[in-house]
Amino acid sequence: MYQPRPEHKFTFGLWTVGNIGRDPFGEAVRERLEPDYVVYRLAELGAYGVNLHDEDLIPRGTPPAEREAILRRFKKALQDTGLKVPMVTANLFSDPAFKDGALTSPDPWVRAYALKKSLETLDLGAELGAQIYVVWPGREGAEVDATGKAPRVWAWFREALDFMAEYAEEQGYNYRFALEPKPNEPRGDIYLPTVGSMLALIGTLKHPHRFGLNPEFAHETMAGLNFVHAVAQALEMGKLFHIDLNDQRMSRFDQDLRFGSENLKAAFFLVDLLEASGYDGPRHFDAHALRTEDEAGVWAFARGCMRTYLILKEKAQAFRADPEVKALLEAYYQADPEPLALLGAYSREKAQRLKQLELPEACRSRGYALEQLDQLAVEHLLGVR
Ligand code: GCO
Ligand code: MN
Ligand code: MN
Ligand code: MN
Repeated sequence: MYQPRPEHKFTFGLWTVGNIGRDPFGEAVRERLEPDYVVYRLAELGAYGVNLHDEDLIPRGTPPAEREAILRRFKKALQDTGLKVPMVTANLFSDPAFKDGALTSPDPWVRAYALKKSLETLDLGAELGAQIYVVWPGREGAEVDATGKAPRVWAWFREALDFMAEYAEEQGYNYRFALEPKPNEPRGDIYLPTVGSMLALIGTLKHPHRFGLNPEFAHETMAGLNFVHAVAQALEMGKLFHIDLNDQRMSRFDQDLRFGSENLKAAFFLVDLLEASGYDGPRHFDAHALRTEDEAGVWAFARGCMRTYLILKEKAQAFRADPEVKALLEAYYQADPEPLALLGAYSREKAQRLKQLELPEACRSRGYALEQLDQLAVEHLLGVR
């Protein structure tokens, strides 16, 4: 039961299970795991794929011969296991050069270098078969507004994204670009803090159809927003290209907790939404084991993410199939043809009839039965129905 299999499309980043537990106050607590070793272990656990930053696989400054050896070993592991690399992304945050931004650094040398690194990562991903390219503008932010940078960064960021898309097109790569918002950390404030701000930016790009979202549970939660609603909006706009699943307590540092470990109810409704939506992309866990853990804890963490997802999927299906839930929902969505005929596309005639409309008094006194409905969800989650 709840055994993950490749068709569930669960993926992990090399940087997630490979997280060595450093934090701003403490040193590493675990050894680095070799990328090919991670591939074999994830395959054993039933994952579909592994994602990476350029530097997770090939550390900065690796000499060419060594680079080839790393790639050979990694590709062999992929071939042996059938694991895929659905997504790649450039690390535009670790290098000290990026301390005041990468694609939006005030220094054009740094902007050019960040773009070069992005193009090389597009090449690397294409070599590994990736079709999703994530852009996480983690350093594209500020602590100081005296620079007057805030009005300028949009043009720089937009130009860089347009450049990447046109490069990919010209190379014949088949990428979809997934933009990942986050409100803060590592910068005091990141310029593209929410799903809404990313969606708005996409409409201003030269090739908007190439761009969508990579929303992360923890990031909207850090901002105090409702992740389920954010994902629903991205889905409705056809812009859910990838998703970062994890967990987080509000108003805290970026915790990247095991999926479902904190906001179980939100995780339940998220799985409910995703599974009903027809989204068929990777279910990527961008999370890591607690700093208290050794390697055994890392694999327990990875198993836990996938197992919780599968349990919630079953619970969500049972909830939707529950006759009491169905009856409540039928009453909830009123389908009276009279008002429905007044809604939808504008017409002069409808507008005239709307002005005659008298709201039935029952609309003011009606109850929506949400206490019953929500309690049913809770009881499904608690396993008593
Ligand atoms: C974070 C982010 C990152 C990005 C990843 C992709 O924890 O703030 O989620 O993990 O997803 O670096 O670039
Ligand atoms: Mn995160
Ligand atoms: Mn993420
Ligand atoms: Mn992360």
